[in-house]
Amino acid sequence: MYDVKEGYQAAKEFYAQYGIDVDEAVRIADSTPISMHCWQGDDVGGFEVSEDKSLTGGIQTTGNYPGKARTADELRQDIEMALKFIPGEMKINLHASYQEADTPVDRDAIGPEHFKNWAVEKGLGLDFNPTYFSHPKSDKGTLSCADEETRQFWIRHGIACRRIGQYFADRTGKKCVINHWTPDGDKEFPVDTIGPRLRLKDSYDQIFKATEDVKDVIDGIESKVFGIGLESYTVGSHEFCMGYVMKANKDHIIMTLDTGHYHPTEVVSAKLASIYTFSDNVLLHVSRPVRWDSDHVVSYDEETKAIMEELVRMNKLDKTYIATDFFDASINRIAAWAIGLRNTRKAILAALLQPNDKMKQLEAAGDVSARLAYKEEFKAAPVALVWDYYCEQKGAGKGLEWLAEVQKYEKEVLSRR
Ligand code: RNT
Ligand code: ZN
Repeated sequence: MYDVKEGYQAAKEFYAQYGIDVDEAVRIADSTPISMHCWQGDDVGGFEVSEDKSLTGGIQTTGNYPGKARTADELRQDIEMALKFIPGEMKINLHASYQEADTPVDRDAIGPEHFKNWAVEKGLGLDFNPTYFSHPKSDKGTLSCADEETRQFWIRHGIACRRIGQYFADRTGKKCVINHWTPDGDKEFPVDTIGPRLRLKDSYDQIFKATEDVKDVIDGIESKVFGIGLESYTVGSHEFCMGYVMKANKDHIIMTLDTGHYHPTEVVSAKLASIYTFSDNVLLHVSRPVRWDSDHVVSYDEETKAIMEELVRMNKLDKTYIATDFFDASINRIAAWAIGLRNTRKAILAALLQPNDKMKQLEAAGDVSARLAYKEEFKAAPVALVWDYYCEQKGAGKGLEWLAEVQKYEKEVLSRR
């Protein structure tokens, strides 16, 4: 019989050989906040208009697995179910399109009163996102739109969202992290490539200028390489967003790096150190691109582990706002959350369970052979034994215990929807 406690003890002895404090690694992994995106639960649908929930902006959910949340109450119920199996400090990440106004208001008129206090009552932190897509006024661009009236509408939306963020921060006592992502772009390469960028810059400037009194909001500016139907040109490219953040030189304006937003051979893990050379914080969107920005469920894969290793080794774990961003409609959506979020935290734990100081010493001493030997040795280290014990301690279920409960919930709740 597998005894979790005994396994943990054996793992502790394994790690002790290399001077690694397992309890401390668990403590840090547990207290690192992860912001769980609400939009996995309903395929980025939101609750504004029941008739038309078409997803626009060049992102796509694929699959038609039964049981998706149709109402805010169902979504909350599903999030609560998923959270049971996700150990550690959590925040919930909402999009503006998840407003719950009795009569939906337009995006430029949303306020805190259009959101419920559920997360606050649960003691969870709250993050927020303006929704600059899936809206009749977003077809020809949003913050970069050449039509001034349309652009001003989206500027008002950005302003409204920063105010909602301040309200969430006041209610939760935790900073609210807002992510600004605009899909603006072009299917063909435009003739005027700078005009839209100058307008996007001006729109962000206007949003921040109008909300200077907002103090407890962090603003991530998210770039992207391309979207579906917008293949040739993205206004908010990596260079644009990086330039904006660096030039703004404000503590609250930071880069968002989504792991699916780069060319397939480019990796976020290789970008972090350069950004941290010039910035104090980064917002991460942890996802999994499969050949494109497909937003597959986060895997416990080399890149996810490499990102967390970088953060730990640079001592930037507590400077990084970690959020998940994926939407798989082809599997049970609660399983998607549980797998993706557990993998994200497991990768943090694995990064902490390494002889990082020792490897740095070896490298500094020029012992490149030992450096490689250590790196390779730890790829098969017994992380799972520590992970199981930690999950059991937190009531999140060891191993795959969560799966049976999710299957039961699917049978009793999801399949009746
Ligand atoms: C899209 C961006 C963005 C969205 C969410 C829904 O490519 O990654 O972060 O996924 O805002
Ligand atoms: Zn993203």
